[in-house]
Amino acid sequence: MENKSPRVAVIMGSDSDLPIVKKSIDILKKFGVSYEVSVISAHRTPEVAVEYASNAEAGGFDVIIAAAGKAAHLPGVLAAFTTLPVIGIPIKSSTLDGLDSLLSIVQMPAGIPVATVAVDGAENAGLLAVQILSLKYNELKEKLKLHRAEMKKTVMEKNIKIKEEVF
Ligand code: RP5
Repeated sequence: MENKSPRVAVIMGSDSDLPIVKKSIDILKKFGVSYEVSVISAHRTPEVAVEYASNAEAGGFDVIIAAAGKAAHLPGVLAAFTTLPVIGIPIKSSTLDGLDSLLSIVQMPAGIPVATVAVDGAENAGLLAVQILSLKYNELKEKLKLHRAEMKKTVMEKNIKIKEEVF
Protein backbone atom coordinates (compact mmCIF):
# COMPACT_ATOMS: atom_id res chain seq x y z
CA MET A 1 0.00 0.00 0.00
CA GLU A 2 0.99 3.61 -0.39
CA ASN A 3 0.79 6.01 2.54
CA LYS A 4 -2.88 5.54 3.17
CA SER A 5 -5.03 2.50 2.54
CA PRO A 6 -7.96 2.70 0.13
CA ARG A 7 -11.35 3.18 1.71
CA VAL A 8 -14.72 2.41 0.25
CA ALA A 9 -17.96 3.74 1.67
CA VAL A 10 -20.56 0.99 1.33
CA ILE A 11 -24.00 2.52 1.81
CA MET A 12 -27.41 0.86 1.55
CA GLY A 13 -30.87 2.36 1.70
CA SER A 14 -32.11 -0.22 4.20
CA ASP A 15 -30.74 -3.11 6.21
CA SER A 16 -33.01 -5.28 4.05
CA ASP A 17 -30.45 -4.68 1.24
CA LEU A 18 -27.64 -6.34 3.22
CA PRO A 19 -27.97 -9.91 1.88
CA ILE A 20 -27.13 -8.56 -1.60
CA VAL A 21 -24.64 -5.88 -0.51
CA LYS A 22 -22.71 -8.53 1.41
CA LYS A 23 -21.32 -9.73 -1.93
CA SER A 24 -19.59 -6.33 -2.40
CA ILE A 25 -18.24 -6.53 1.14
CA ASP A 26 -16.90 -10.05 0.51
CA ILE A 27 -14.98 -8.77 -2.52
CA LEU A 28 -13.51 -5.84 -0.57
CA LYS A 29 -12.45 -8.27 2.17
CA LYS A 30 -10.88 -10.60 -0.37
CA PHE A 31 -8.81 -7.75 -1.81
CA GLY A 32 -7.87 -6.36 1.62
CA VAL A 33 -9.61 -3.05 0.95
CA SER A 34 -10.92 -1.27 4.03
CA TYR A 35 -14.49 -0.08 4.06
CA GLU A 36 -17.21 1.47 6.17
CA VAL A 37 -20.77 0.13 6.01
CA SER A 38 -23.79 2.39 6.63
CA VAL A 39 -27.56 2.40 6.27
CA ILE A 40 -28.57 5.81 4.92
CA SER A 41 -31.80 6.53 3.11
CA ALA A 42 -32.23 9.23 0.48
CA HIS A 43 -35.88 9.50 1.52
CA ARG A 44 -35.98 8.60 5.21
CA THR A 45 -32.72 10.28 6.30
CA PRO A 46 -31.98 12.76 3.48
CA GLU A 47 -29.94 15.13 5.67
CA VAL A 48 -27.62 12.29 6.67
CA ALA A 49 -27.15 11.32 3.01
CA VAL A 50 -26.17 14.87 2.05
CA GLU A 51 -23.80 15.26 4.99
CA TYR A 52 -22.16 11.88 4.43
CA ALA A 53 -21.53 12.50 0.73
CA SER A 54 -20.38 16.09 1.31
CA ASN A 55 -17.72 14.91 3.81
CA ALA A 56 -16.76 11.60 2.16
CA GLU A 57 -13.64 12.81 0.35
CA ALA A 58 -12.32 14.78 3.32
CA GLY A 59 -13.05 11.71 5.44
CA GLY A 60 -10.56 9.67 3.39
CA PHE A 61 -12.88 7.69 1.14
CA ASP A 62 -11.88 6.97 -2.46
CA VAL A 63 -15.02 5.34 -3.84
CA ILE A 64 -18.67 5.03 -2.81
CA ILE A 65 -20.82 1.95 -3.38
CA ALA A 66 -24.51 2.72 -2.91
CA ALA A 67 -27.28 0.14 -3.03
CA ALA A 68 -30.98 0.91 -3.11
CA GLY A 69 -34.27 -0.59 -4.17
CA LYS A 70 -37.64 0.68 -5.45
CA ALA A 71 -37.46 4.46 -6.17
CA ALA A 72 -33.71 4.14 -5.76
CA HIS A 73 -32.51 7.74 -5.44
CA LEU A 74 -29.69 7.10 -2.96
CA PRO A 75 -26.76 6.67 -5.40
CA GLY A 76 -27.79 9.74 -7.42
CA VAL A 77 -28.27 11.92 -4.35
CA LEU A 78 -24.86 10.90 -2.97
CA ALA A 79 -23.26 11.54 -6.38
CA ALA A 80 -24.77 15.03 -6.43
CA PHE A 81 -22.83 15.94 -3.28
CA THR A 82 -19.38 14.51 -4.09
CA THR A 83 -17.01 14.14 -7.03
CA LEU A 84 -15.85 10.73 -5.76
CA PRO A 85 -16.91 7.90 -8.11
CA VAL A 86 -20.27 6.44 -7.07
CA ILE A 87 -21.16 2.87 -8.03
CA GLY A 88 -24.88 2.13 -7.85
CA ILE A 89 -26.38 -1.29 -7.14
CA PRO A 90 -30.05 -1.58 -8.09
CA ILE A 91 -31.68 -3.92 -5.57
CA LYS A 92 -34.39 -6.26 -6.81
CA SER A 93 -37.68 -5.23 -5.24
CA SER A 94 -40.49 -7.69 -4.74
CA THR A 95 -43.04 -6.03 -7.04
CA LEU A 96 -41.19 -4.86 -10.17
CA ASP A 97 -38.25 -7.27 -10.15
CA GLY A 98 -35.67 -4.50 -9.78
CA LEU A 99 -36.49 -2.73 -13.03
CA ASP A 100 -37.73 0.20 -10.94
CA SER A 101 -34.40 0.36 -9.07
CA LEU A 102 -32.34 -0.12 -12.23
CA LEU A 103 -34.01 2.75 -14.08
CA SER A 104 -33.93 5.01 -11.02
CA ILE A 105 -30.17 4.52 -10.70
CA VAL A 106 -29.02 4.29 -14.33
CA GLN A 107 -31.00 7.17 -15.81
CA MET A 108 -28.93 9.96 -14.31
CA PRO A 109 -29.00 13.38 -15.96
CA ALA A 110 -25.81 14.55 -17.72
CA GLY A 111 -23.32 16.01 -15.28
CA ILE A 112 -23.83 13.64 -12.34
CA PRO A 113 -22.74 10.12 -13.33
CA VAL A 114 -23.44 6.95 -11.36
CA ALA A 115 -21.67 3.78 -12.55
CA THR A 116 -24.58 1.34 -12.45
CA VAL A 117 -24.09 -2.41 -12.20
CA ALA A 118 -26.69 -5.09 -12.93
CA VAL A 119 -29.74 -5.63 -10.74
CA ASP A 120 -28.36 -7.23 -7.55
CA GLY A 121 -24.89 -7.03 -9.17
CA ALA A 122 -23.09 -6.44 -5.89
CA GLU A 123 -20.08 -8.62 -6.71
CA ASN A 124 -19.34 -6.50 -9.77
CA ALA A 125 -19.80 -3.34 -7.71
CA GLY A 126 -17.06 -4.56 -5.38
CA LEU A 127 -14.80 -5.49 -8.28
CA LEU A 128 -15.38 -2.17 -10.05
CA ALA A 129 -14.48 -0.36 -6.83
CA VAL A 130 -11.24 -2.37 -6.63
CA GLN A 131 -10.47 -1.64 -10.29
CA ILE A 132 -10.95 2.09 -9.72
CA LEU A 133 -8.74 1.91 -6.62
CA SER A 134 -6.06 0.00 -8.56
CA LEU A 135 -5.33 3.19 -10.53
CA LYS A 136 -4.05 4.70 -7.28
CA TYR A 137 -2.99 1.62 -5.31
CA ASN A 138 -0.74 -0.41 -7.60
CA GLU A 139 -0.69 -3.62 -5.59
CA LEU A 140 -4.40 -4.14 -6.32
CA LYS A 141 -3.57 -4.64 -10.03
CA GLU A 142 -1.74 -7.90 -9.27
CA LYS A 143 -4.59 -9.09 -7.04
CA LEU A 144 -7.09 -8.36 -9.83
CA LYS A 145 -5.04 -10.40 -12.29
CA LEU A 146 -4.95 -13.30 -9.81
CA HIS A 147 -8.71 -13.06 -9.35
CA ARG A 148 -9.23 -13.30 -13.13
CA ALA A 149 -6.89 -16.29 -13.29
CA GLU A 150 -8.87 -18.04 -10.54
CA MET A 151 -12.11 -17.40 -12.46
CA LYS A 152 -10.60 -18.76 -15.65
CA LYS A 153 -9.46 -21.93 -13.87
CA THR A 154 -12.94 -22.46 -12.39
CA VAL A 155 -14.66 -22.12 -15.77
CA MET A 156 -12.16 -24.45 -17.44
CA GLU A 157 -12.76 -27.06 -14.73
CA LYS A 158 -16.51 -26.72 -15.29
CA ASN A 159 -15.96 -27.22 -19.01
CA ILE A 160 -14.19 -30.53 -18.37
CA LYS A 161 -16.78 -31.63 -15.80
CA ILE A 162 -19.80 -30.93 -18.03
CA LYS A 163 -18.30 -32.96 -20.84
CA GLU A 164 -17.98 -35.91 -18.44
CA GLU A 165 -21.55 -35.49 -17.15
CA VAL A 166 -23.48 -34.77 -20.36
CA PHE A 167 -23.35 -37.19 -23.26
C1 RP5 B 1 -35.13 1.30 -0.42
O1 RP5 B 1 -36.36 0.71 -0.19
C2 RP5 B 1 -34.13 0.38 0.23
O2 RP5 B 1 -32.89 0.48 -0.41
C3 RP5 B 1 -34.74 -0.98 0.10
O3 RP5 B 1 -34.24 -1.67 -1.04
C4 RP5 B 1 -36.22 -0.69 -0.11
C5 RP5 B 1 -37.09 -1.25 0.98
O4 RP5 B 1 -36.65 -0.80 2.24
P1 RP5 B 1 -37.29 -1.39 3.58
O5 RP5 B 1 -38.75 -1.04 3.53
O6 RP5 B 1 -37.04 -2.87 3.56
O7 RP5 B 1 -36.57 -0.70 4.71
O8 RP5 B 1 -35.07 2.58 0.11
